Amino acid sequence: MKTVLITGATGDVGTHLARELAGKYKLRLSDKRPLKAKNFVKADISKMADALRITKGVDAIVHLGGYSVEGPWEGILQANIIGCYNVFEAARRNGVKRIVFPTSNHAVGFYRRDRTIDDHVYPRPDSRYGVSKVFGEALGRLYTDKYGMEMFMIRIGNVNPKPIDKRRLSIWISPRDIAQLVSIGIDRPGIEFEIVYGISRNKRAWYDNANAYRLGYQPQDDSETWADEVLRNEKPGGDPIAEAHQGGIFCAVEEVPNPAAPVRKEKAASKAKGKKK
Ligand code: 15L
Repeated sequence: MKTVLITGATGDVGTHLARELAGKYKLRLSDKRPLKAKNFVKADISKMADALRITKGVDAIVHLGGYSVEGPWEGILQANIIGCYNVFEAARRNGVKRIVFPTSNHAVGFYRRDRTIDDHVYPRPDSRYGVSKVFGEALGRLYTDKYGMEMFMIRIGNVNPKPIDKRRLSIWISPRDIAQLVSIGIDRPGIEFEIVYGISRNKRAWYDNANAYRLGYQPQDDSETWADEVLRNEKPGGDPIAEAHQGGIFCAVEEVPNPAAPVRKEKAASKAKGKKK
């Protein structure tokens, strides 16, 4: 059985994957936030020493760790640029060849909704967060070309048990479908560098996911199952820039709420202190 490291294991996607992939691999879960699990190792990937420690002796890495929405540059720099570099470089030094990197639809979020895009399009990030995902894709390409590492890049849409709004009808992926795609990334022999889209078999997809199908992906779900319910609950109007582009609100705002983000927690703490005075 392969030993697989999942960074960012306490996040939403990490939680789904830890559940779906348990039993298939020997999982090593890691995050800077605590998790009560026997196979958990606490680590801050913005520190190279931690990245070296957690990547030792694994067969593959699913690198989810990092800032997962648009936010202040400092947080994204530490978690997604420095953190990503540390994990890829630590993997190289520890002889781990295979990395599955969940990049994001926000690496290409400024494509308009009337376009269907494939894995060859030029990146069009919709946020600093999206830029950090393009950085991960580029770093992966470098580590394949220069060091022969095997990189499977999944531009994830939105992982959820059900699609939550109209935009997500196009980019939704079910927990079991993302688990299948990640397994292809871990197990499929002969991967050099691939980009696929992390979506289910959605009728309303904005992505041509032929590359994923070529590599054996057979999604089980389609967001259309929930389309009536989702569209009934959709509020009319909305920001016109967000509505025109695939990345939605990421194209129009400077921050997307993320309760787990360290910088926001610090802000909230200092606000609360201020109020007490
Ligand atoms: C992402 O990349 C985020 O990590 C996730 O939290 C969602 O915001 C998702 O994109 C989305 O676009 O729905």
